[in-house]
Amino acid sequence: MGHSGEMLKKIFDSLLLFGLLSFSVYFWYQLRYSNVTESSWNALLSNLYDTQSEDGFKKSGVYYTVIRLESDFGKEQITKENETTVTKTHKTPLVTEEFKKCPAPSPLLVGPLRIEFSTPVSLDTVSKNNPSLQEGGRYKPHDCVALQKVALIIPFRHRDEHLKFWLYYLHPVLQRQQLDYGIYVINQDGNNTFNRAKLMNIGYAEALKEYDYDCFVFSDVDIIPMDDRNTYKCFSQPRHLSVSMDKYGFNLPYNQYFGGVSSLSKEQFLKINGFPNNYWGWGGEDDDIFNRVNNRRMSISRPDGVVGKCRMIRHERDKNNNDNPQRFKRIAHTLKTMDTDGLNSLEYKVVAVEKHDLFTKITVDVGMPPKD
Ligand SMILES: [Mn+2]
Repeated sequence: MGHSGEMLKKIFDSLLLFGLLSFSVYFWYQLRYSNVTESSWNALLSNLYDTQSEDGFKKSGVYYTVIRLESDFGKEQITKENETTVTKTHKTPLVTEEFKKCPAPSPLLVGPLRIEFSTPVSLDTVSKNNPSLQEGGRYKPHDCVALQKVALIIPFRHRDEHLKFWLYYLHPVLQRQQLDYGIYVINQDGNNTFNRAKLMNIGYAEALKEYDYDCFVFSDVDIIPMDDRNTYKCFSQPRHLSVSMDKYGFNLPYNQYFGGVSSLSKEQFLKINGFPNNYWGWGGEDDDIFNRVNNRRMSISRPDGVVGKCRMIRHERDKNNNDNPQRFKRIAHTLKTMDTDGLNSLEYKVVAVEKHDLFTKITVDVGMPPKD
């Protein structure tokens, strides 16, 4: 049976060889077949996309383009996916930050400021220094939502030189304080006796006609803060801001002093029926306001003596702003008068509203002191 065994092995070997050979032939044919397919695909593409030209470079160009398009599409998807990921981890927080409240205290504050009045400034310079302002001296931070909407009210008459310094120094400070703010210069028309507190009431009323302010800072035109950490905003209690004036040796002239610069929220202002309208001439109205705050069981909030430092521009007493001789008598009766004299009895006429780059100027007729 050895012979038949050897025969079988030979047959088996030849079968194996044949199998391998036919597999190789098949494999080679497959390779060739696929090459044919590729070139006919090429030809088809060139017909579809490049019918005008038959030159090989363009053909391969078309082919390349298609491949690139495909890979670009892939890339686009990848990029899009990456962008989505990027949006999730980076862009989305930025977008929400635009609607996020500004941090308190503002990270832009620098602290003590150099304030001097020896070189006059021009409104043009101030405009150039503050390109982000909107008409009427309005501003709001663009990368966060301001914590407060603040109307700055300046009682005014014939103090253009002081106003320039005020705008020059205050606009950059208020922007660094990241406030949503507007400047209202309330100009008393004519030459009758000056009425500071009534002008401030008018400022409150007129500013609210323009915008939904929630805080009111009342500032004399000649007082400049020496530290931007003295934020011109409102606090849980009415705020006295000009607590450490050079004029008073960087001290309070007396403990109850509420003059110069102060801030009241809309709520606090309404609680005291605004300011008195019947203080004509210099003095007393700030003490009446202090009494109103006190009578409504609110206290005065103040910055410390370092942050609260400020300078007053030296000047002569204005014409038609003589000492008010009635002031001592009036201050003694605030509790009796404050409910009937104030915001609820305010009468005036608007003479003109001017929208300047750096401020809104509202000229008003406040009337005359009653003759008694
Ligand atoms: Mn003054």
